[in-house]
Amino acid sequence: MITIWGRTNSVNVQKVLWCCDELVLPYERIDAGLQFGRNDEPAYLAMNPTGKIPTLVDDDFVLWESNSILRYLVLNYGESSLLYPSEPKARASIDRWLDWSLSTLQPAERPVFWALVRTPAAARDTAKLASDFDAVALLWRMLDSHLQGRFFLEGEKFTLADIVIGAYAKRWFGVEGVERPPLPNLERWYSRIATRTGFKKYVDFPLT
Ligand SMILES: N[C@@H](CCC(=O)N[C@@H](CS)C(=O)NCC(=O)O)C(=O)O
Repeated sequence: MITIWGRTNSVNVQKVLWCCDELVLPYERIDAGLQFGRNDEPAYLAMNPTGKIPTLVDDDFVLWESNSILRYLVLNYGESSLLYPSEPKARASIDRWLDWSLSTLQPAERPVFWALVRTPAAARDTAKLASDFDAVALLWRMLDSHLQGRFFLEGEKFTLADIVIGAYAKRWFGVEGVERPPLPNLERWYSRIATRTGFKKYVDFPLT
């Protein structure tokens, strides 16, 4: 039985839940992180020494790092799934988005999300927010260009890349109080992935 530790308003947990939905994989979930705590307890740290969420437990196998969890789920439970094809170039092209999301996109989008969603308006540093927003807008603009002529991030097929970037995209399109530049390719792609059941079930909620 698969157990996923982590609260449902964490983008990194949402990716994992969405992937389980794509693979029609049953699991149980235990709330942890922020207001739920638990991720600083010794038992949790013994599973995941980073103290972050999500953590996956699959019988006697424990894994942390959301994108590693996604790869594991498909490799172990979705062998013929197109989410993460085995052909090296196709797989590497997906991997680069997964790596880029954690190395570049998340560090850029996090301050904007926290300022607009998790910081009271009166306590916001508006100058910093404006420059943080411009920085992340550049990344979404790059994605908009990449998506020109593409149905999904890696062409015709929906993959792990769409799950990962799609979960962050909710935090671009879902925040209020900023003026987003028009990014038509990105918007078309977003409306396409928003039809996935896993997105509707696990990502498409007011941001908290
Ligand atoms: N690179 C890690 C990042 C994990 C991470 O930063 N998780 C956040 C939630 S998105 C967290 O644990 N925050 C502390 C908390 O919720 O208490 C991953 O992708 O799993």
